[in-house]
Amino acid sequence: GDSVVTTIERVETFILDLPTIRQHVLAMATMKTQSVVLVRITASDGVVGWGEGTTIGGLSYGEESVEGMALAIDTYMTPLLIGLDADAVGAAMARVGVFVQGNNTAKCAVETALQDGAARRLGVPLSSLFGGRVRDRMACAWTLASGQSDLDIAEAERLLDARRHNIFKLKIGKRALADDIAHIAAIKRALGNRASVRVDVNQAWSVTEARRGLAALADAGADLVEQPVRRQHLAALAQLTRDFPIAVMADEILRGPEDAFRVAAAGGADVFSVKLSQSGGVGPAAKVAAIAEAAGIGLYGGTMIETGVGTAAAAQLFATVPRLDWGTELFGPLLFTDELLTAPLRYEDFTLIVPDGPGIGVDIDPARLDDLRRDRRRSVHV
Ligand code: MUC
Ligand code: MG
Repeated sequence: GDSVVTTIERVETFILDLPTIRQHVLAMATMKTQSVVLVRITASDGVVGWGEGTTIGGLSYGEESVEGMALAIDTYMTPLLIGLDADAVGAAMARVGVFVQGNNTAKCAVETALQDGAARRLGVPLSSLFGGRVRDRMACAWTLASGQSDLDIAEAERLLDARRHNIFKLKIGKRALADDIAHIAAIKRALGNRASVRVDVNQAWSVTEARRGLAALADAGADLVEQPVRRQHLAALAQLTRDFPIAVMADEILRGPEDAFRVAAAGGADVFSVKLSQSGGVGPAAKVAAIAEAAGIGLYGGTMIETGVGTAAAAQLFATVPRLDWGTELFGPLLFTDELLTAPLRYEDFTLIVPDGPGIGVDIDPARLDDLRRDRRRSVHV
């Protein structure tokens, strides 16, 4: 009859390896391939939802790897999920939370797949389950990380000409401070007021380096610095936020709503980079955003360089937050040589267009999925 509950029938994981269009040099890793976990959840009514769990550089960015995430999902989460109400996403994730600590990125993949399925069942975009949209496009930064200033400047000029990006995030912290500052100053000099230049240190600086670095970054014309010190050093992050005019953004320190509250209460940042992966899914990321909003902290839609699946899910959420003053960096799919979706996400006029189909609003091309699956490849390259 009508009251029969739709249940979770099947949970599948896929590890994909996606070559990047150029090397991507970060403080802790140089990427030539991005590896991701996709989760496909099939419900008893046949509706399928997709989610993504992605990290950067194996275990160099965080404590989860794609291999570990697939194992955590297959071995520990899937048995908890089978037979549960497919529409009761909060209840399902609460059950997972009782038996699985941490593992936020793996939880994100599962939670997103459940949210996608629930929204598809209703025939609405996922943004409709989070209060509806206040925008249908959003500013989208690009990361310049070729490792060379001249190549980065040429890349930025091309992207400005194409009207694709006018916000550039520079990855620093690998070289000596003076070299990094010279690199940033050269890029800002070349781009002038045509672009916002921001930097991500990925926790690489000591507090002493950060003090010198933030002063020099402000002088060089950078607008924002992301996670200059280690995630454990909240007091230092708060001190830097107070002491320097440049905006300080929290990234690695934020792993869900409890961290968001702790950082907000300590005055630990001017801006939050909200990431679905680090937060544990779309719902937890919405709570992180709500805490920022209540605390008067600026919002930025962060990425872990996801495929179109995780990117679209993030766009659905960031379409609903009233103020997104710092835009987003949802460029992930543009860094890959291969397209996974049947129709690529659209980037126009310096913005990402929020897809408006049901659920996350994008669909995976099954042939491309097969091509990119690690278990279907002859050689593994990580
Ligand atoms: C990070 O730390 O923010 C996002 C963009 C990018 O290039 O790297 C990331 C991860
Ligand atoms: Mg970052």
